[in-house]
Amino acid sequence: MAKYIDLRSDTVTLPTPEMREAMYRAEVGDDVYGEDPTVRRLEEMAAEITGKEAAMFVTSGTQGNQVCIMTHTRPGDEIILEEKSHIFTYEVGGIGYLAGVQARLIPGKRGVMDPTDIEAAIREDDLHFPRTSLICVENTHNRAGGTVIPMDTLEKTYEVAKKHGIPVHMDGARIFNAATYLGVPVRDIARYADSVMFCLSKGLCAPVGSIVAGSRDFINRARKFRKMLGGGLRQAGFLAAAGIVALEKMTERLKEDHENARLLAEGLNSIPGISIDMKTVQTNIVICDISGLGISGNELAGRLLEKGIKINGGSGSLVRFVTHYGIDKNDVLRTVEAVKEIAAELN
Ligand code: TLP
Repeated sequence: MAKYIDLRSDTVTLPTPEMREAMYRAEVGDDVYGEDPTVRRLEEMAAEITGKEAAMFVTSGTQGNQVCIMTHTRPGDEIILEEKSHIFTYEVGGIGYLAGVQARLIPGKRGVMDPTDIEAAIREDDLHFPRTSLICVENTHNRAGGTVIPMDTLEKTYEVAKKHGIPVHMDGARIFNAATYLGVPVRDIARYADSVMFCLSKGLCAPVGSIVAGSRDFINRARKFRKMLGGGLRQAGFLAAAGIVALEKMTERLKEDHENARLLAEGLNSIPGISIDMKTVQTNIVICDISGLGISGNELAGRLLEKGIKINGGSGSLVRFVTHYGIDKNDVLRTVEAVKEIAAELN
């Protein structure tokens, strides 16, 4: 069977042969007793990379974000989020259900909130108001098209947060893509957040898992919430072993994904009926507006599937393509051709 070109997400990446080998050989123990040496090693590496005192392996990005929010806040608080953030959009309303907090949404420009808007949204000390207890930023921003928060904005956001004594959490699911784009080490980005979550299982190709990093005290408290959510794993070293390979071997190649995304975006943007804000094409995500084609995202996805290409459609006119380890330049060119054919059929 011919392979599909799967552009739905970088989450579809499969573990590399080296990861499978490392998983097979992993030295393991019961991590709930703190006795899994491979998990320990991964956590130490992650702390070092993010420049934080401590780190913790979690089952998923969603679990990592939710555990951080639970650790930073108290029920009844309010947290500041970008209006299209993953935490608000795709985490099943977890902030209300699990942390018991409400969202104060700020519209971002290409996913980036203006620090002035953040400051204006922080609640005054008033009997009637909830306490603003957390600011969340997303870097790179998924729904904005993989956009990166400029360093000076990040710094200003952190200054505002510190001025008001409020912690910053970074949903850095794709922080390595941000670091690649900016040409800086991950720790230079993570220093403007009190807690950071990043995923091993997206562009870095590990099969399962994410990392939460922060101060030692924060991570100790977060361990309780991870346990509460069922994230206390036993011989998790089998998973952590792949995560170690992800950190050691898979970060340098992300630039290829970015080049492929740009090639894809340029090709798609040249097709009548499709428009892309090329300023958003910074990393490995391409969001296109297909309203000029006169079909929905789901219809386009259906037609592409017939040509052996998978994308995430949706009922609206915005569709997402994500490049990753399993996509090469030829796949990109074939995808552009396929969309061209569909556009021509529709005309
Ligand atoms: N994003 C997934 C879907 O949930 C939409 C994807 O295919 O992009 N933060 C950000 C910014 C994310 O993009 C994601 C996953 C997560 C958190 C959650 O990670 P997981 O899927 O590991 O829970």
